[in-house]
Amino acid sequence: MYYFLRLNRSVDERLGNLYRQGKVVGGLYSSLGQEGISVATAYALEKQDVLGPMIRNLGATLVRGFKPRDLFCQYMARSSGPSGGRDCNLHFGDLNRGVMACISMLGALIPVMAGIALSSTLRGEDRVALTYIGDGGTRVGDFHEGLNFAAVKDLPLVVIVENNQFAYSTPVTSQMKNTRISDFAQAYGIFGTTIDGNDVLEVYNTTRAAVARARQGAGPALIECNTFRMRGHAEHDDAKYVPPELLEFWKKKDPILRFERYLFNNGIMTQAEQQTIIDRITRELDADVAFAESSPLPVPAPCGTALPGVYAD
Ligand SMILES: Cc1ncc(C[n+]2csc(CCOP(=O)(O)OP(=O)(O)O)c2C)c(N)n1
Repeated sequence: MYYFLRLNRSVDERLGNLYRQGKVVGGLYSSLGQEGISVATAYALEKQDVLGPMIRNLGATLVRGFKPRDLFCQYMARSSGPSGGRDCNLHFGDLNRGVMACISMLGALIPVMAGIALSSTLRGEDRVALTYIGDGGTRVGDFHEGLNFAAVKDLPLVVIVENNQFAYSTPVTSQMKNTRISDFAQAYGIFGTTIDGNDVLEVYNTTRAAVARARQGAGPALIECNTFRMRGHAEHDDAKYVPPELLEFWKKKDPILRFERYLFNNGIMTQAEQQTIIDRITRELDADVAFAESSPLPVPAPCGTALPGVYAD
Protein backbone atom coordinates (compact mmCIF):
# COMPACT_ATOMS: atom_id res chain seq x y z
CA MET A 1 0.00 0.00 0.00
CA TYR A 2 2.87 2.33 0.75
CA TYR A 3 4.21 1.87 -2.80
CA PHE A 4 0.81 2.81 -4.26
CA LEU A 5 0.39 5.81 -1.95
CA ARG A 6 3.77 7.17 -3.00
CA LEU A 7 3.09 6.27 -6.62
CA ASN A 8 -0.22 8.16 -6.51
CA ARG A 9 1.46 11.26 -5.15
CA SER A 10 4.42 11.08 -7.51
CA VAL A 11 2.21 10.62 -10.59
CA ASP A 12 0.18 13.60 -9.39
CA GLU A 13 3.35 15.71 -9.02
CA ARG A 14 4.64 14.69 -12.46
CA LEU A 15 1.26 15.52 -13.98
CA GLY A 16 1.42 18.93 -12.28
CA ASN A 17 4.79 19.57 -13.94
CA LEU A 18 3.50 18.42 -17.32
CA TYR A 19 0.46 20.67 -16.90
CA ARG A 20 2.68 23.70 -16.25
CA GLN A 21 4.68 22.79 -19.36
CA GLY A 22 1.45 22.97 -21.36
CA LYS A 23 1.54 19.26 -22.17
CA VAL A 24 -1.64 18.16 -20.39
CA VAL A 25 -4.77 18.41 -22.54
CA GLY A 26 -7.75 19.63 -20.51
CA GLY A 27 -8.02 19.97 -16.74
CA LEU A 28 -5.88 18.41 -14.04
CA TYR A 29 -7.63 17.45 -10.81
CA SER A 30 -5.17 16.75 -8.03
CA SER A 31 -5.69 14.06 -5.42
CA LEU A 32 -3.08 15.57 -3.08
CA GLY A 33 -3.99 14.69 0.50
CA GLN A 34 -6.71 12.21 -0.54
CA GLU A 35 -4.44 9.37 -1.73
CA GLY A 36 -5.16 7.23 1.33
CA ILE A 37 -8.84 6.98 0.42
CA SER A 38 -8.26 5.87 -3.19
CA VAL A 39 -5.53 3.37 -2.37
CA ALA A 40 -6.98 1.82 0.80
CA THR A 41 -10.51 1.41 -0.62
CA ALA A 42 -9.25 -0.16 -3.85
CA TYR A 43 -7.09 -2.49 -1.75
CA ALA A 44 -10.17 -3.63 0.15
CA LEU A 45 -11.68 -5.15 -3.01
CA GLU A 46 -11.20 -8.57 -4.56
CA LYS A 47 -10.23 -9.16 -8.17
CA GLN A 48 -13.80 -9.85 -9.36
CA ASP A 49 -15.19 -6.64 -7.84
CA VAL A 50 -15.91 -3.51 -9.88
CA LEU A 51 -14.66 -0.05 -8.98
CA GLY A 52 -16.09 3.20 -10.33
CA PRO A 53 -13.52 5.98 -9.86
CA MET A 54 -14.15 9.72 -10.00
CA ILE A 55 -11.61 12.32 -11.13
CA ARG A 56 -9.54 12.34 -7.91
CA ASN A 57 -9.22 8.53 -7.69
CA LEU A 58 -6.04 8.14 -9.69
CA GLY A 59 -4.59 5.94 -6.92
CA ALA A 60 -7.51 3.50 -7.19
CA THR A 61 -6.88 3.01 -10.93
CA LEU A 62 -3.22 2.26 -10.17
CA VAL A 63 -4.18 -0.37 -7.60
CA ARG A 64 -6.55 -1.94 -10.17
CA GLY A 65 -3.65 -2.41 -12.56
CA PHE A 66 -3.42 0.68 -14.74
CA LYS A 67 0.18 1.80 -15.17
CA PRO A 68 1.52 5.33 -14.74
CA ARG A 69 2.23 5.39 -18.50
CA ASP A 70 -1.50 4.83 -19.13
CA LEU A 71 -2.25 7.89 -17.01
CA PHE A 72 0.42 10.09 -18.61
CA CYS A 73 -0.78 9.11 -22.10
CA GLN A 74 -4.38 9.70 -21.09
CA TYR A 75 -3.71 13.17 -19.63
CA MET A 76 -1.64 14.12 -22.68
CA ALA A 77 -4.33 12.74 -25.04
CA ARG A 78 -1.94 10.26 -26.68
CA SER A 79 -3.29 7.46 -28.85
CA SER A 80 -1.59 4.86 -26.65
CA GLY A 81 -3.63 5.96 -23.63
CA PRO A 82 -6.63 3.94 -22.38
CA SER A 83 -9.13 6.11 -24.28
CA GLY A 84 -6.85 6.42 -27.30
CA GLY A 85 -6.58 10.18 -26.86
CA ARG A 86 -10.33 10.62 -27.39
CA ASP A 87 -11.10 11.67 -23.84
CA CYS A 88 -9.10 13.25 -21.04
CA ASN A 89 -8.08 12.81 -17.41
CA LEU A 90 -9.69 9.93 -15.52
CA HIS A 91 -12.47 9.41 -18.06
CA PHE A 92 -11.56 5.85 -18.95
CA GLY A 93 -12.33 2.36 -17.79
CA ASP A 94 -11.57 -1.26 -18.51
CA LEU A 95 -13.95 -3.96 -17.41
CA ASN A 96 -11.15 -6.53 -17.65
CA ARG A 97 -9.55 -4.69 -14.75
CA GLY A 98 -12.91 -4.20 -13.05
CA VAL A 99 -12.84 -0.43 -13.61
CA MET A 100 -15.99 1.35 -14.78
CA ALA A 101 -15.35 4.66 -16.55
CA CYS A 102 -15.85 7.83 -14.53
CA ILE A 103 -18.94 9.87 -15.47
CA SER A 104 -18.59 13.68 -15.50
CA MET A 105 -22.11 14.38 -14.30
CA LEU A 106 -21.79 14.20 -10.52
CA GLY A 107 -23.88 11.44 -8.97
CA ALA A 108 -24.57 9.64 -12.25
CA LEU A 109 -22.12 6.87 -11.46
CA ILE A 110 -24.05 5.78 -8.35
CA PRO A 111 -27.08 4.33 -10.21
CA VAL A 112 -24.69 2.76 -12.76
CA MET A 113 -22.73 1.06 -9.98
CA ALA A 114 -26.01 0.04 -8.31
CA GLY A 115 -26.92 -1.54 -11.65
CA ILE A 116 -23.66 -3.47 -11.70
CA ALA A 117 -24.39 -4.66 -8.16
CA LEU A 118 -27.92 -5.65 -9.26
CA SER A 119 -26.64 -7.66 -12.22
CA SER A 120 -24.17 -9.39 -9.95
CA THR A 121 -27.00 -10.35 -7.56
CA LEU A 122 -29.34 -11.51 -10.35
CA ARG A 123 -26.65 -13.70 -11.85
CA GLY A 124 -25.62 -15.08 -8.48
CA GLU A 125 -22.10 -13.70 -8.93
CA ASP A 126 -19.82 -12.82 -6.09
CA ARG A 127 -19.17 -9.21 -7.11
CA VAL A 128 -19.19 -6.04 -5.03
CA ALA A 129 -19.41 -2.59 -6.64
CA LEU A 130 -17.58 0.34 -5.06
CA THR A 131 -17.67 3.96 -6.10
CA TYR A 132 -16.84 7.46 -4.90
CA ILE A 133 -18.57 10.80 -4.61
CA GLY A 134 -17.55 14.22 -3.27
CA ASP A 135 -19.43 16.23 -0.65
CA GLY A 136 -20.86 18.43 -3.43
CA GLY A 137 -21.90 15.40 -5.47
CA THR A 138 -24.06 14.11 -2.61
CA ARG A 139 -26.45 17.04 -3.22
CA VAL A 140 -27.47 15.63 -6.59
CA GLY A 141 -30.62 13.56 -7.07
CA ASP A 142 -28.83 10.62 -8.72
CA PHE A 143 -26.89 10.00 -5.51
CA HIS A 144 -30.12 9.57 -3.56
CA GLU A 145 -31.94 7.59 -6.23
CA GLY A 146 -29.04 5.20 -6.68
CA LEU A 147 -28.49 4.75 -2.96
CA ASN A 148 -32.19 4.24 -2.24
CA PHE A 149 -32.49 1.66 -5.02
CA ALA A 150 -29.44 -0.22 -3.74
CA ALA A 151 -30.82 -0.08 -0.19
CA VAL A 152 -34.25 -1.41 -1.13
CA LYS A 153 -32.71 -4.28 -3.11
CA ASP A 154 -29.95 -5.00 -0.54
CA LEU A 155 -27.37 -4.66 -3.31
CA PRO A 156 -23.63 -5.18 -2.75
CA LEU A 157 -22.73 -1.51 -3.25
CA VAL A 158 -20.20 0.47 -1.21
CA VAL A 159 -20.27 4.25 -1.65
CA ILE A 160 -17.28 6.22 -0.44
CA VAL A 161 -17.98 9.89 0.21
CA GLU A 162 -14.80 11.95 0.05
CA ASN A 163 -15.80 14.89 2.20
CA ASN A 164 -12.92 17.20 1.33
CA GLN A 165 -14.80 20.23 2.69
CA PHE A 166 -15.17 22.10 -0.61
CA ALA A 167 -17.11 21.65 -3.85
CA TYR A 168 -15.17 23.95 -6.13
CA SER A 169 -15.32 27.21 -4.08
CA THR A 170 -18.35 26.29 -1.96
CA PRO A 171 -17.58 25.13 1.59
CA VAL A 172 -19.53 22.18 2.88
CA THR A 173 -21.40 24.39 5.39
CA SER A 174 -22.94 26.31 2.47
CA GLN A 175 -23.98 23.11 0.72
CA MET A 176 -25.93 21.40 3.51
CA LYS A 177 -27.40 22.06 6.94
CA ASN A 178 -26.39 18.70 8.39
CA THR A 179 -22.74 18.28 7.40
CA ARG A 180 -22.52 14.68 8.64
CA ILE A 181 -23.13 13.06 5.29
CA SER A 182 -23.18 9.50 6.63
CA ASP A 183 -26.47 10.35 8.39
CA PHE A 184 -28.15 9.71 5.04
CA ALA A 185 -27.41 6.04 5.54
CA GLN A 186 -29.89 5.94 8.40
CA ALA A 187 -32.53 7.60 6.24
CA TYR A 188 -32.11 4.85 3.64
CA GLY A 189 -31.83 2.07 6.21
CA ILE A 190 -28.28 1.04 5.37
CA PHE A 191 -24.94 0.93 7.18
CA GLY A 192 -23.19 4.28 7.40
CA THR A 193 -20.22 5.70 9.22
CA THR A 194 -17.91 8.72 9.25
CA ILE A 195 -14.19 8.06 9.52
CA ASP A 196 -10.84 9.81 9.31
CA GLY A 197 -10.12 9.70 5.58
CA ASN A 198 -6.47 10.57 6.19
CA ASP A 199 -5.92 7.44 8.28
CA VAL A 200 -5.03 4.82 5.69
CA LEU A 201 -5.60 1.82 7.94
CA GLU A 202 -8.93 3.09 9.25
CA VAL A 203 -10.11 3.56 5.67
CA TYR A 204 -8.88 0.09 4.71
CA ASN A 205 -10.40 -1.70 7.71
CA THR A 206 -13.76 0.07 7.45
CA THR A 207 -14.04 -0.53 3.71
CA ARG A 208 -12.91 -4.14 3.98
CA ALA A 209 -15.63 -4.81 6.57
CA ALA A 210 -18.29 -3.05 4.44
CA VAL A 211 -17.23 -5.00 1.34
CA ALA A 212 -17.41 -8.28 3.29
CA ARG A 213 -20.90 -7.42 4.61
CA ALA A 214 -22.09 -6.46 1.13
CA ARG A 215 -20.70 -9.71 -0.27
CA GLN A 216 -22.65 -11.70 2.32
CA GLY A 217 -25.90 -10.03 1.23
CA ALA A 218 -26.17 -7.48 4.05
CA GLY A 219 -26.67 -4.61 1.61
CA PRO A 220 -24.96 -1.32 0.79
CA ALA A 221 -22.75 0.91 2.91
CA LEU A 222 -22.10 4.62 2.93
CA ILE A 223 -18.65 5.48 4.24
CA GLU A 224 -17.91 9.16 4.72
CA CYS A 225 -14.18 9.87 4.74
CA ASN A 226 -13.29 13.23 6.22
CA THR A 227 -10.38 14.76 4.38
CA PHE A 228 -9.30 18.00 2.75
CA ARG A 229 -8.71 19.17 -0.80
CA MET A 230 -5.11 20.41 -0.60
CA ARG A 231 -5.10 22.12 -4.01
CA GLY A 232 -7.62 24.06 -6.07
CA HIS A 233 -10.57 22.39 -7.73
CA ALA A 234 -8.24 21.90 -10.68
CA GLU A 235 -4.81 23.33 -11.55
CA HIS A 236 -6.32 26.50 -13.05
CA ASP A 237 -7.85 27.36 -9.66
CA ASP A 238 -5.50 28.95 -7.09
CA ALA A 239 -8.11 28.33 -4.33
CA LYS A 240 -7.64 31.80 -2.80
CA TYR A 241 -11.00 31.29 -1.09
CA VAL A 242 -9.55 28.54 1.16
CA PRO A 243 -8.36 29.93 4.52
CA PRO A 244 -4.57 29.26 4.78
CA GLU A 245 -4.91 28.06 8.39
CA LEU A 246 -7.17 25.24 7.21
CA LEU A 247 -4.50 24.09 4.77
CA GLU A 248 -1.88 24.26 7.54
CA PHE A 249 -4.13 22.23 9.85
CA TRP A 250 -4.69 19.47 7.27
CA LYS A 251 -1.08 19.43 6.14
CA LYS A 252 -0.21 18.05 9.57
CA LYS A 253 -2.69 15.21 8.95
CA ASP A 254 -1.09 14.16 5.67
CA PRO A 255 -2.14 10.52 5.10
CA ILE A 256 1.14 9.35 3.58
CA LEU A 257 3.36 10.85 6.29
CA ARG A 258 1.11 9.39 9.00
CA PHE A 259 1.21 5.92 7.40
CA GLU A 260 4.97 6.26 7.01
CA ARG A 261 5.32 7.02 10.74
CA TYR A 262 3.17 3.97 11.54
CA LEU A 263 5.36 1.74 9.35
CA PHE A 264 8.58 3.07 10.87
CA ASN A 265 7.37 3.05 14.49
CA ASN A 266 6.13 -0.55 14.23
CA GLY A 267 9.26 -1.82 12.54
CA ILE A 268 7.36 -2.70 9.35
CA MET A 269 9.47 -0.57 7.00
CA THR A 270 13.07 0.59 7.35
CA GLN A 271 14.44 3.81 5.88
CA ALA A 272 16.44 1.73 3.40
CA GLU A 273 13.26 -0.06 2.27
CA GLN A 274 11.51 3.27 1.90
CA GLN A 275 14.36 4.55 -0.26
CA THR A 276 14.16 1.44 -2.45
CA ILE A 277 10.45 2.13 -3.06
CA ILE A 278 11.07 5.82 -3.82
CA ASP A 279 13.93 4.98 -6.21
CA ARG A 280 11.80 2.38 -7.97
CA ILE A 281 9.01 4.93 -8.48
CA THR A 282 11.44 7.57 -9.80
CA ARG A 283 12.83 5.07 -12.33
CA GLU A 284 9.37 3.93 -13.41
CA LEU A 285 8.01 7.44 -13.79
CA ASP A 286 11.07 8.71 -15.72
CA ALA A 287 10.51 5.90 -18.23
CA ASP A 288 6.73 6.30 -18.34
CA VAL A 289 6.78 10.08 -18.86
CA ALA A 290 9.33 9.60 -21.68
CA PHE A 291 7.10 6.89 -23.20
CA ALA A 292 4.04 9.15 -23.11
CA GLU A 293 5.88 12.17 -24.51
CA SER A 294 7.10 10.15 -27.47
CA SER A 295 3.66 8.59 -28.10
CA PRO A 296 1.61 9.95 -31.01
CA LEU A 297 -1.61 11.92 -30.78
CA PRO A 298 -4.67 10.31 -32.38
CA VAL A 299 -4.77 10.58 -36.17
CA PRO A 300 -7.74 12.61 -37.49
CA ALA A 301 -10.50 11.21 -39.68
CA PRO A 302 -11.29 9.87 -42.24
CA CYS A 303 -8.86 6.97 -41.91
CA GLY A 304 -7.32 7.76 -38.54
CA THR A 305 -7.63 6.57 -34.96
CA ALA A 306 -9.59 9.54 -33.56
CA LEU A 307 -13.17 8.53 -34.33
CA PRO A 308 -13.55 4.74 -33.96
CA GLY A 309 -15.24 3.87 -30.71
CA VAL A 310 -16.47 7.39 -29.97
CA TYR A 311 -20.00 6.14 -30.61
CA ALA A 312 -20.57 2.55 -31.76
CA ASP A 313 -18.05 0.86 -34.02
C1 LIG B 1 -24.43 17.34 -11.91
C2 LIG B 1 -23.20 18.20 -12.01
N1 LIG B 1 -23.24 19.49 -11.60
C3 LIG B 1 -22.13 20.27 -11.68
C4 LIG B 1 -20.97 19.78 -12.21
C5 LIG B 1 -19.72 20.65 -12.32
N2 LIG B 1 -18.75 20.25 -11.29
C6 LIG B 1 -17.76 19.40 -11.57
S1 LIG B 1 -16.84 19.03 -10.22
C7 LIG B 1 -17.77 20.07 -9.24
C8 LIG B 1 -17.47 20.19 -7.77
C9 LIG B 1 -17.54 18.84 -7.14
O1 LIG B 1 -17.37 18.93 -5.77
P1 LIG B 1 -17.35 17.62 -4.89
O2 LIG B 1 -18.43 16.68 -5.30
O3 LIG B 1 -17.34 18.04 -3.47
O4 LIG B 1 -15.98 16.89 -5.30
P2 LIG B 1 -14.47 17.46 -5.22
O5 LIG B 1 -14.23 18.25 -6.47
O6 LIG B 1 -14.36 18.28 -3.99
O7 LIG B 1 -13.62 16.25 -5.19
C10 LIG B 1 -18.77 20.66 -9.97
C11 LIG B 1 -19.76 21.60 -9.42
C12 LIG B 1 -20.97 18.43 -12.66
N3 LIG B 1 -19.87 17.85 -13.15
N4 LIG B 1 -22.09 17.67 -12.54
